[in-house]
Formats: sequence, structure tokens, C-alpha cells
Amino acid sequence: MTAVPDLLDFDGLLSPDEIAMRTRVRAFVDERVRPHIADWYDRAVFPATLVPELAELGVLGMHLTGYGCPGRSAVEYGLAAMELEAGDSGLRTFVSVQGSLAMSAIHKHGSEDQKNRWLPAMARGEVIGCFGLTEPGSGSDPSSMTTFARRVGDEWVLNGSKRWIGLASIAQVAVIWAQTDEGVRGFLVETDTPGFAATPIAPKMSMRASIQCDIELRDVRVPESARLPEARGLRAPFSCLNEARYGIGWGVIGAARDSYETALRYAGERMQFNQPIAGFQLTQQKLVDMALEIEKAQLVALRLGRLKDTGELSPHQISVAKLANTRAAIAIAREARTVLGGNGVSAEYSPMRHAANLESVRTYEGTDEIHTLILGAHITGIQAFRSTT
Ligand code: TGC
Ligand code: FAD
Repeated sequence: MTAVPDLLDFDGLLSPDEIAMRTRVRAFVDERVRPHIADWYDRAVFPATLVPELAELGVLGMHLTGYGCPGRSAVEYGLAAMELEAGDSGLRTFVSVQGSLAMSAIHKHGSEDQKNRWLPAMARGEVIGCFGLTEPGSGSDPSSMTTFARRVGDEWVLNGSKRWIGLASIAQVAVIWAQTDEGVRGFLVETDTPGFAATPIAPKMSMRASIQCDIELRDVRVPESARLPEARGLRAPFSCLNEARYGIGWGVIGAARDSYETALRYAGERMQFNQPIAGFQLTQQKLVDMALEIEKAQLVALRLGRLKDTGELSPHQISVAKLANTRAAIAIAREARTVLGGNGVSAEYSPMRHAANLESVRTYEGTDEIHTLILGAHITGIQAFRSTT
């Protein structure tokens, strides 16, 4: 029984360079993540010691060009995200927050000085960044954010709170989105600035091998040179979300594939009624359904990747992958868990850990409902996010 489903010869659609990238990241995950992930997850530890190794692997800001960034294609980035998330969603989320959110914000909206100062060190993993958009009272609707930056001479004074901010307690620089008298603006806040405090959120039932924090900003003063000069309005953070959502569309397939492979292996070995459970028609139906969904998800992700590499990708297409692939992945992880019977709830096997992680993934970067409404607005021409009365 082959472990990797490739019913449609997906690999035939990839270039040798793309396959080589996938092989390299897969080998890293097999060697450096798989043997330890159940323990990290159980103890709720983010493996910070892997950061220099991830930098060496070339996955930090990997789709960005210049400023010491690897400059790889969107498809290569997607394949790397898929392999990292086959290890654990927390690992992929580290790479997403660092590269697609914090580094992208600087790369898209920063000054030359800001790019030269931060991006090479972030690509080398020497500086960790975070991205503060969500607040305690402002999640799906970032336009309701209340964090405020007041201009005082040559400085800005920031006050407010952020919630669920990945990596904030280990980051050296925080991209903080705030209202100002001129609309939403972005600020690069060094995390040792007086008045900045990040506290990890615990305990969590999902994403246990990663860090998310509450941030408090109390009279945090930053110079005008810390404002992202090209970021004006919500369009600026949303353009970064496009990058991270794109990576998620690929990443979740890794969690699904790892769940499927675990179930397939187990079903071939587990004997009941004097035969492998893989021999029961009901088990085969589960395995086939999982394999079909993985094949479809890969094709959706690759289509997006090719469009992104030619500069033709639209935000609503990213919502297709974020919504459909995450939905498929969580269903696969849960179904794979059932194939494992009682052993499926043991940390020894990955599907239940993946399913728990995917609860976060379906919520962050736009919930299932938000992406449904983005697509609903695209299809009907009527936006249904807020009441019109
Ligand atoms: P709306 O009025 O539609 O738009 C405001 C401005 O933004 C522009 N815009 C976009 N630009 C680029 N890309 C997109 N995807 C864009 N979507 C909208 C729009 O054209 C407009 O520009 P302008 O110049 O005309 O002002 O905004 P809205 O307030 O009605 O909100 C729409 C909605 C609900 C879709 C949006 O707010 C949304 O996506 N909400 C979900 C929030 C979210 O995803 N938060 C993520 C936080 S970060 C995170 O979760 C990290 S998880 C860790 C990881 O990634 O691993
Ligand atoms: P709410 O917006 O309160 O939503 C609650 C429910 O209401 C959801 O089901 C939602 O779909 C539904 N709902 C809301 N509005 C509508 C509507 N118009 N129509 C229909 N249903 C609606 N944020 C960051 O800024 N940076 C990060 O690094 C980051 N990392 C995260 C990591 C994790 C593990 C998690 C869990 C979250 C992270 N987030 C981060 C926050 C994340 O983006 C938000 O949780 C998400 O946007 C949803 O916001 P909320 O939690 O406030 O839920």
C-alpha cells in the first residue's frame, strides 16, 4: 500500500525544482519535528530552537525577493507550507506569521531603511516578528479596532490591546495596526519599548506547540520612522492576509495528508475479525474519500500557486482555497481519527492533534463564515457582512 496518495499524478504537474524543495522540507520535518512533536504538543512548548534551522532551510520570508530573502516561487512556498503543516500546524503558523505577515508587511509597506534594517535579520531567523491586527473586541471586523496612535510632534503614542497575536512574547518587532486621525496605519514597535507587554494565552486546546499572546500597549512611544509609510487604510493589513491565507490553502493539505497516511498505515496493520481493518468496505470508503479530497485540495492549491506566480491571483480565489481546503482537512483529520479507534485519542498518533490544530486554522485568517461571505459577495454582488439597516 502506497502511503502518499497520488491518484492523479499530481507530481507530474510539478517542476524538478519544486519537487526538490518539497523533498528537502519533508526530510527536515521527518528528522527534526516528527520524533518530538507529540511531546512539544503535550507540554505546550514552541520549539524555538528550530528557528535557526528553519532559516537555514530557507523558509522564512521564502517567497519575498531582495533584502536577504530567499526569493522562491509561490508554488515552492506552498509546497513548503504543506510539508511543515504535515509536521504540525504550529510550525507552519510560525513560518506564516514571520514570513507572510510580519515580513510581508515590511516588504510591501516599509521604507528602504525599514526593509534593510529588519528583513535580512528576519530571513536569518535572528529577529522574530509578529503581526497585531486582532483585538479583544475586534476579530472578524478589523474596521472596529480601537487601538489608537496619536501623533505628538515627531512621535506616535500607541494605546490599546491586541489578542491572539502569534509569537508576540518571543518577537523583537511587532507590526501593530492602529487607528489614527487619518485612518488605519501600521507601526513597527520594538517589543522592548516601555509600555509594550505580551502575555502568552494559556491553556489552549489547539495549536499547543505554538505561541499566541495578549498584547497591551500603554503610552508606547515610537518615532515617525517606525510608521510603515506605504500602509494606508485596512487595505494594507488585508494585503498581508492574502499572503498568509494563500499559504494556509496549501498548509492544511499537509495536516490532512499526514492524518490520511497515519490512518492508512494503521488500517493495514490493525487486525480485527481476523483481518486487517483496511479490508472492510467501510474502512476503504473512508480512506478513498480522504484520498479524493486530498487530490482535489492539491489541485486547488496548485491552481492558486500558478496564478500567484504569474501575478493573476485575486483575493476571492484565495478564499476558495482557505475555505474549501481547511474544511476538507478538518473532516479528513476527524475521519482518520475514527480509523484508529481508541488509539486515535492517544498522542502517539497525529490525526486528533491535527484536527485540534485545524480548529484554529478554520478560525484565524478569516473564519469559515467570513470566507463564505467573501465568496457570497463575489458571486451575488451583495455584501452580507454587516446589516444594511
Ligand atoms: P472592506 O470595506 O471590504 O475593505 C476595506 C479596504 O480593504 C480592501 N480589501 C482588500 N485589499 C487587499 N486584499 C484583500 N483581501 C482585501 N479585502 C478588502 C478594500 O478594497 C478596501 O480598500 P479601500 O482602499 O477601498 O479602502 O472591509 P470590511 O471592513 O468590510 O471587511 C471585510 C472582511 C470582513 C472580508 C475583512 O474584514 C476580513 O477579512 N475579516 C477577517 C479578519 C481576519 O482575517 N483577521 C486575520 C488576523 S491575522 C491572523 O489571523 C493570523 S493567524 C496566523 C497565521 O496566519 O498562521
Ligand atoms: P469573532 O469575530 O468574534 O467571531 C465569532 C463567530 O462569529 C465566528 O464563528 C465568526 O465566523 C462569526 N461571525 C463574525 N462576524 C460574522 C458575520 N458578519 N457573519 C456571520 N458570522 C460572523 N490575529 C492576529 O492579528 N495576529 C495573529 O498572529 C493571530 N494568530 C492567531 C492564532 C490563533 C491560534 C488564533 C485562534 C487566532 C489568531 N488570530 C490572530 C486571531 C484571528 O484572526 C481571529 O480569532 C479571527 O479573525 C476571528 O476573530 P474572533 O476570534 O474575534 O471571532
